[in-house]
Amino acid sequence: MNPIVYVLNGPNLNLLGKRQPKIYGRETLAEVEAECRRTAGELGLAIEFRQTNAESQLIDWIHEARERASGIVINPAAFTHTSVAILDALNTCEFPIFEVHISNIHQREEFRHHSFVSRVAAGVICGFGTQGYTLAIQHLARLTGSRGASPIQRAFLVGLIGTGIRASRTPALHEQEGAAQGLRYIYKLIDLETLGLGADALAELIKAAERMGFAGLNITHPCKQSVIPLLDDLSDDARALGAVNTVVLKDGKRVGHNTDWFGFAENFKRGLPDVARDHVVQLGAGGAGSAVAHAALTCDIKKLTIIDVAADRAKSVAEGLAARFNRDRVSVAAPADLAAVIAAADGLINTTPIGMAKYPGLPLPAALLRPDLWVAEIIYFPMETELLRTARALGCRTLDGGGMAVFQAVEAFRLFTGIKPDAERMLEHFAAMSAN
Ligand code: CA2
Repeated sequence: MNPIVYVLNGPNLNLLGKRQPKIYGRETLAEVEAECRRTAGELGLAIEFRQTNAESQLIDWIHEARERASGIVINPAAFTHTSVAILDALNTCEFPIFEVHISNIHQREEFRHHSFVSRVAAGVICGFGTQGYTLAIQHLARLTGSRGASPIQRAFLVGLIGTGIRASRTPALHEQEGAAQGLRYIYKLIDLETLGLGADALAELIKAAERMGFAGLNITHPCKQSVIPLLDDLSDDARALGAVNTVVLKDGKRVGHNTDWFGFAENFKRGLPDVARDHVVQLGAGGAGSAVAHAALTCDIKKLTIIDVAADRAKSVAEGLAARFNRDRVSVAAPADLAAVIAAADGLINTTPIGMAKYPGLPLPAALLRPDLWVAEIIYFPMETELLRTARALGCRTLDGGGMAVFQAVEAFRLFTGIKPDAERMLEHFAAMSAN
C-alpha cells in the first residue's frame, strides 16, 4: 500500500478561482486537487485531499492523519495566523508537515506575517501560487522514499505467547492488515513449547518484549489467567472475566484486555443475527468458556445453561456471570441432564475442545440434535467440526469459529495500534487462508 499524504485546506479556500484572482490565481480548488492527485500518483503516494471552513474539523482530520498518514501538506488559510489549537494538533504528529500558502504572506498585511503552524512545519512554501502544493508533495515523496518502503511509516512489533501455537493464523491476519494500512507491522510467535519453556517464563518474556519495544502481546493457553498478576491495570471486561488475551504495552505500563468475548459476540451477530435466543445451552466452562458465556448474555440470550464435566468450573463461571447480569439468566446443569436441557433449548454453543483436530469427535450424542436447534462453535481448526457437519446434515443453522478468531484479532489490532482495522478485509484474508 502506498504511503498516505493528507492535503488539508482551511477556510475560504473553497472559493479559490472564484474571487480575488489577483492574489490567489484563477485555478479552482478542484483543479488544485486534480493536480495534487496526478503528482502524488506519479510518485506512488496516496492522497486525502480535504477542505473545511471549520477549525474543529481541521483538527479532527489532523487526528485522523496521525493514525494513517506519512505526512501532511496543510494550507490552514486564515487559521495560520490565529490557531494555537491547530498547532497543538499538528504537534502530536510524528511525520513531516509542510505548510503551504498560495500568496506570499510576508508581502501582505502585517497580521499575515506570523504563522503559528510554522513552528511545527518541516518546511514552508509561500508565494509559489498553487504550485506550492505539488512542490510540497514532491518533497514529501522524496522524504518517504516513496516508490518503495517508506522510512517514516509507523512501525509496530507485537506477538503471541502461548503453548502449541505454531499453526496459529493470527500472525498472518495482523501482518497483512498492518501492511494494508501502510504500517510496518511484525507479529512474532513466542511458542513456549518451541522454546522449551513453561508458563512460569511468562514474566521474563513480557519484560523482554517490553524492553524490545513491543507495542503489545496476545496471550493464550495456558497463560490467560496467570498473566493477570503481572499487569498494571485491566480493562473492565478482562477484570470481570478473570482472563486476558491482549496486553497493551505503552508508556511503561501493561494493560490487560479481553477481546475473546468481543470475537464471539461479533461473529454471532453477523452469522446468526435472527435466531431464537430464549434459552441456550453452553457446553464447556473452561478456556474461552467464561468469555463466550459473557458474550452470549451480551448478545441478548435470555437464559444460558452451562454444562461442564467439571461441575465446579461451570458453577464458578455461572457465579461470575450472575454478578454482572441478572441472576435468573444463568444456570448450571449436570451432564446427566443434557438431553432434557437441550430438548428445551433454541441453541447450543460448544466451547469444549472436542471437535478440534487434536480431540476429534462429538461433544454430545448426535441424537440430541434436531433441525430447529442452532449450533455455534468456537473451534476453527478444523473449520467444520464433526458437530457442525452433523448439525448441517440435519438442517440446523450453524456458526463456525472462524469469525471469532478474526474478530478477536480485529479488536487486538485496534488496541495495539490505535488504528481501526478493516474487519471485512481481515475476514476475507482469513477465508482465503482457510481455503488453502
Ligand atoms: O495564501 C494563502 O494560501 C493563504 O493561506 C490564504 C488564506 C489567507 O488567510 C492566508 O493569509 C494566506 C485565505 C484563503 C482565502 O481563499 C480565498 C480564495 C479565493 C477568494 C477568496 C478567498
